[in-house]
Amino acid sequence: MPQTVARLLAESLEAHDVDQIYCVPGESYIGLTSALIERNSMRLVVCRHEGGAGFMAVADGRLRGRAGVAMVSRGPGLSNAMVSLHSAYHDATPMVMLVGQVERKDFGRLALQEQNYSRLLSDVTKQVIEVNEPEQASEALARAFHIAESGTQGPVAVILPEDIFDEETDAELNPARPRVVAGPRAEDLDRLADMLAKAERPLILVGGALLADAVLDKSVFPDLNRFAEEWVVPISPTHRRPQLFDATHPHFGGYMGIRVPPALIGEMKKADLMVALGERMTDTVSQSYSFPSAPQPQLPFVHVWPDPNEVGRVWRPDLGMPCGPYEVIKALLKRGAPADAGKRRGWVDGLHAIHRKLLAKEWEPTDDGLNFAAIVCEVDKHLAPDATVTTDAGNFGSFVHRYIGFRQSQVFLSSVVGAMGSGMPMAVAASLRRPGTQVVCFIGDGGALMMGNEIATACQYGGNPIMVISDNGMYGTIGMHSYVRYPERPFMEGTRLTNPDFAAWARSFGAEGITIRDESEIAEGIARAFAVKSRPVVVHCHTSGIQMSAWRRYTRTETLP
Ligand SMILES: Cc1ncc(C[n+]2csc(CCOP(=O)(O)OP(=O)(O)O)c2C)c(N)n1
Repeated sequence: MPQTVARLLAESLEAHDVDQIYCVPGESYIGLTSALIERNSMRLVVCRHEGGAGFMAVADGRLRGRAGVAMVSRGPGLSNAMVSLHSAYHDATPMVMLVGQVERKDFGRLALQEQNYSRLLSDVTKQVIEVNEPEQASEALARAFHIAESGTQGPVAVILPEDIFDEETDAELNPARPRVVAGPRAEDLDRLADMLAKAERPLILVGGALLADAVLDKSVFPDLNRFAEEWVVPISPTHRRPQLFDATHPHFGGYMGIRVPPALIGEMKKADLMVALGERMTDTVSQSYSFPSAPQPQLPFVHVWPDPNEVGRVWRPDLGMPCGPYEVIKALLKRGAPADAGKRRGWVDGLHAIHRKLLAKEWEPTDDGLNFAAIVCEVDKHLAPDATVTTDAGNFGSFVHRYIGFRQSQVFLSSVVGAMGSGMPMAVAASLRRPGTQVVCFIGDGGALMMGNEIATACQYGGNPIMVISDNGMYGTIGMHSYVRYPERPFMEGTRLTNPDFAAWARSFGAEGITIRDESEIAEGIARAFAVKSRPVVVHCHTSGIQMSAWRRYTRTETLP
């Protein structure tokens, strides 16, 4: 029976298990909106900024292991959403973005808000699919989900002209395509097992593709732990993937984040083998292409990533395995550890000891505002085993990574590529997706006013994230870089911010607002925040400008206000 393209698309979204779509409405896709409302099978979350809607879809993609879906209008709407596409593309996060387009008869005339999406989005999406034939609408959607979720996962944009929705079509619904996962080749596995058996000081990095596996399969974490213990190897989660391994597990070999502290990286560099399991590898993980050095690693390097285009793209691995990382772990477990794996006990213990020392909850007070370390450590005391933590981009995040010992049962969400504005929308999405659990967003005063207005979306849909703002009165990260690179030049004016009373700002949305100015107010303030539960909370923390990160202080304090 013929039906409209809009109805067919709504059915197709359902067939892909979509139950929630983040959007900012637009006239260019109103036909699809009304079909979705008529069908009433999925929640439309109406957001305040397309970047916010996009980041919520990114978070949804990570939380469910399926592409999250955002729907935005043409031109200005899509332009606002681009930051989330950029982030999802770099972070290899599955996402489908539905984008309205001008009517087909007007293509190429520079009609109102017309853009050429194939050109515009070519470097921020895996693919742009323009749907100009009603018969192909459902097939296009199935293709979009498949591309977003397979190989190197990422965002796909589906472009839908305004006049296509009410057209009728006989086309059948195109069901979801099966998930495809490549396994390791037997000879590669032999080599890996041999390299691992011979290594005395191996480093095992675990990254985003393994996390994606873990969301879909509950046995990933137990098997990863068993692999660490039986093969006696240290496990290092990579940049912004800290929950891949329990921080207190004796095989935690140190967090391979951005700028690993000297004590740890010095020891890590004694490794005689590096295996990247499900980590694409970037400059952040590799300490600016120095470990492993690019393009020729200074130590034997094995790269496991589910896409042959990535394995060997920047680094020349000794062994490249373009397959699913969990497939490799399962295969190694089946094979069994070498009899003398215990020879690596000292190496594992040594790395772990350095990591535990770095994790110690020690900090010095500051007299120009709170040391954010004190806030983060207090929050950590309240975090439940199933809590979600999100961070925006900025130096305040270094305290989170230094002082919170994440667990595999917790969820951590952030823009791996470091897009400001991501933290709060991700927290809103987590709060809607995981009702009844704690969700905490750490954010700077810069990020808070970039996309923090999505707190309105949380209020509207019953989310209750806690937004912990580090207000140091500046874009601190940039101030720090400026100070480090050009110490003789003034820098404050280029980074200084005049802020609102964030607690009053929160209350104006209907959220709870709490202010913390002094260390003596921390315990009570944070306890109050966790007690609220029924609505979002903002904790406005007046933090130090001198303590610029968890690892650095200014020494030339005379340039600060
Ligand atoms: C969308 C976006 N714009 C700009 C930047 C560059 N940037 C990185 S961190 C930062 C400052 C963040 O300031 P704030 O949120 O106050 O946190 P702080 O660094 O002070 O802790 C800026 C501007 C970015 N990463 N993303």
